[in-house]
Amino acid sequence: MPETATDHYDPDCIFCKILAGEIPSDRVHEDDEVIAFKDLNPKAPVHVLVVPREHRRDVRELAEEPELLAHVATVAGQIAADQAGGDFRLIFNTGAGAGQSVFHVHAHVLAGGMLAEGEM
Ligand code: DGP
Repeated sequence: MPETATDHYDPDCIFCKILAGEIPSDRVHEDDEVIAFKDLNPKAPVHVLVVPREHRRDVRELAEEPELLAHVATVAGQIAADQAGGDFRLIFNTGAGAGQSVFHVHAHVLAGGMLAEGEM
């Protein structure tokens, strides 16, 4: 396990690898609890993923830690304020049937332009 990883590092998880610095990412924020980086396939002018450092599968698990969930929302708001004037959409795809493809919980922050219904 890399020194930079947390106790919850999952070697099969792409976001754990990004967190550990094994895969590069365009980071826009980091603190003790979360990092945020630009989505590889942006669906809006600002499309950032806010990712807790510790591996949690989805927002249902994250909801067991309300302070961390609130921190994710706070960081999302700061990013939208810094990069897009303040308004934003916050999306947690939860489960494969809802489009979740990376099973390390992440919040999509979408801002800087409206999206058509069903586009995300
Ligand atoms: P979801 O479908 O909700 O699980 O979203 C996963 C997002 O992660 C998707 O929009 C693309 C993004 N993504 C996947 N792999 C990488 C990567 O290696 N780097 C970055 N920056 N984003 C990634």
